[in-house]
Amino acid sequence: MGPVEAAAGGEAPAAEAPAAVLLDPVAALAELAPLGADPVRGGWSRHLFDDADREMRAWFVRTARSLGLDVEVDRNANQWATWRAGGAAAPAVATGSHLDSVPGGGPLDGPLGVVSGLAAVARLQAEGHRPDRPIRVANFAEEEGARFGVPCLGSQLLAGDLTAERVRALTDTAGATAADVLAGAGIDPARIGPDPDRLADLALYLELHVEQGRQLAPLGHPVGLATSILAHGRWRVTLTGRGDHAGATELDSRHDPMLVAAAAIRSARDRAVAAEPGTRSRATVGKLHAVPGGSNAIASEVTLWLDARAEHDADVRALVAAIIGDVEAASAAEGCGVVVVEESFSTRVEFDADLTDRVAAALAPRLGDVPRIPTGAGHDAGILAAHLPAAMLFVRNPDGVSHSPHEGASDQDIRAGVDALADALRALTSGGAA
Ligand code: HGY
Ligand code: MN
Ligand code: MN
Repeated sequence: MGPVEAAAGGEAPAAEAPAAVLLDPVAALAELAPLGADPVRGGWSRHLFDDADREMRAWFVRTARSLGLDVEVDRNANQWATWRAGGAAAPAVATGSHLDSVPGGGPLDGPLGVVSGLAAVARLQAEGHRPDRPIRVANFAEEEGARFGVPCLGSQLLAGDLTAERVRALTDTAGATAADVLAGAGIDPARIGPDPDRLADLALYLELHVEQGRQLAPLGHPVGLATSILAHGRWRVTLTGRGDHAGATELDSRHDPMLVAAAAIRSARDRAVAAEPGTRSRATVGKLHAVPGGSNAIASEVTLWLDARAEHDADVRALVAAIIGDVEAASAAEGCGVVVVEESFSTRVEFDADLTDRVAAALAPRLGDVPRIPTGAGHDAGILAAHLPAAMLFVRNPDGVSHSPHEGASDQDIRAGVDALADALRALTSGGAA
């Protein structure tokens, strides 16, 4: 039997009562595991509307409907599952996360929040909770930005933080435009963009996510609350030189963009290390593409992507300026060209203190005083935090590793996360609290 089973231990409930089903998060994650498993990179690769993402979305619809939820896709390709339970038509309490991944990512980054949201709703239904407002579980589109390069695409469009024109023109590595990919999935590209009515219909957003980094394990807590997200952005750096023969070209006549790329990668680390410790600066080049890419040819062009993060926006700007300065100097010395394009920038996020306190109070009877920790990872909750009260729950990640097949959480902690989310959603939908 799959993860959705009758509350009373598996046998079918009495015919006259609607089946109250429980959703076991561990079994649900096991059911998702084959979808998008990446045999080349390891881990999982699930990108906006590729086959794996479509299968994940189909799972979301199937599972949400099995819980009696109303399922819809909004104009920006975000999926929503709503439990009304006869409550007032007041703005909803929302939870959820994303089902897309980075290339070769882990099994929990995103899916844990969506699965836990559905499992928490199933739990509340089974206990007979009557929410005083709708509860909504979201699957936000293209949170990782792995297909079109811009993170939190669905939530940023919803919130009006990205222009529809820009998004329609985004292209993936095969040259397909976002407009074409969305149209191919039944989303009208002419309608993407701000959705103020839907945003106004959300009272708050509480996202559960696997911890990324290792803060909870030393504290001995299975669940934590988020305080803030580092400011962060992505820059595409295109270096141009002169393609030539690796053997026949004398060293003093080369214009090798790969050499400039090496300087960029070195500078990213060196400049982050040299930054003021309080800025918590970090910079990474994780993706690089060389043209023509022959092992016996000097590249004519190299494109690399710089990911830079720090405590505050100004710290990120200073870090990136220093790195780009180094790149420009290296490029001039090698007789190459440099073009830098800012692909995305997410300002520092402080989560809603009042909502976080209310969630902490709801968790206290079961978990005591839950730790509050900052994160260096971006989330849809970080986008929505500028538009409505938002908070995050983290589930302990023993090794802290993420964006890697080695990301993980124990079954016990996964279930503790659902307990905590159910406690929070119950409190937030009881007696007009939200
Ligand atoms: O990159 C991030 O921080 C997030 O995983 N999208
Ligand atoms: Mn991620
Ligand atoms: Mn994530």
